[in-house]
Amino acid sequence: PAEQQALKQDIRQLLRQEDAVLVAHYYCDPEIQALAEETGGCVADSLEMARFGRDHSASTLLVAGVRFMGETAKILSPEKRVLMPTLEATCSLDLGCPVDEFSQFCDQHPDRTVVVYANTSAAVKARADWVVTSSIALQVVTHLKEQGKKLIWGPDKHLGHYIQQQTGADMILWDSACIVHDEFKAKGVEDLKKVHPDAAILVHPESPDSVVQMADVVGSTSQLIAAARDLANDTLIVATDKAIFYKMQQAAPDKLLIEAPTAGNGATCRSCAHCPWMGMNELRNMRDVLKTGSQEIIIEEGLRQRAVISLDRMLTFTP
Ligand code: CIZ
Ligand code: SF4
Repeated sequence: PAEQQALKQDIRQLLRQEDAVLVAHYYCDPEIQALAEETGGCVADSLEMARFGRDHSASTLLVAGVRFMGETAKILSPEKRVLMPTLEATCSLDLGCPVDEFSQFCDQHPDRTVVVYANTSAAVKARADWVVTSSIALQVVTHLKEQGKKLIWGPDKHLGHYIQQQTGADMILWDSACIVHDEFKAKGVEDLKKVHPDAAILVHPESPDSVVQMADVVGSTSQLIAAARDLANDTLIVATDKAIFYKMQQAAPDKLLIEAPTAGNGATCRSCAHCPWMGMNELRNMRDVLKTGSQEIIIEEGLRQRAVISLDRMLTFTP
């Protein structure tokens, strides 16, 4: 604790000294989220992180999250220095969608509009027509369907399936999943619901269809936090990364929040329901990169100019 306090103090001072702002995702550990709040940074989902970083006047963005979030920040703000606590923090969706294979897949369907989730590399974004996050995907796909477009969707198959069901759009899905959300089990949620019959079930659509089917609310991280605040239920069963409980409990201070099970018997393991790559963001490596300037996101300018097109479509989209 004394060491933690000293690290936090160093980070506060370095943020000022380096004209830097901390932009953190809801899935980062609570101490990092708290530090972002306290130092005038932001805690948000990937869409709001992108907007905040782009619009902030700081010359350095320290992005605590996973690699695609740092890349998105750099694509939108090439003039800013973008640092991450570690560039090793990746995402199973990004890993599951290598650009060469994805491009070949797209080439096989030249008549289709390519929509990719934000959880992808800059190169995949450059190949896409549209980038979306889970908070805006339904609206964008509805809009494209109304224009008569047929789609390729990548990389998350569960989110793609959910959007296809909700919108009725003609979509071909890339086959990849989030290793965290893919572990939630319908049987476990069902057992938990028997113990807490009045609980509402909140589910992120990266979860398997069987779990989504049981949900009272399906939504992105920010949508689930808003639902936690607004629902009348006193107890909420939540199927998304458990680090979200920090902000969710702030939004719903009197409610009991329960982690959705990742095993069929109602048990849940300690390392489950938390993204291992989000967990690589630590106070220590935050302090180190602010000091040394290492772990900087660099994107080749030609690639950046192609990737920004599909990202800007999302950011300027109004339903
Ligand atoms: O699972 C993720 O990585 C999410 C939910 C990202 C986001 O859009 O905030
Ligand atoms: Fe990727 Fe899943 Fe981690 Fe989000 S929680 S960064 S989708 S692996």
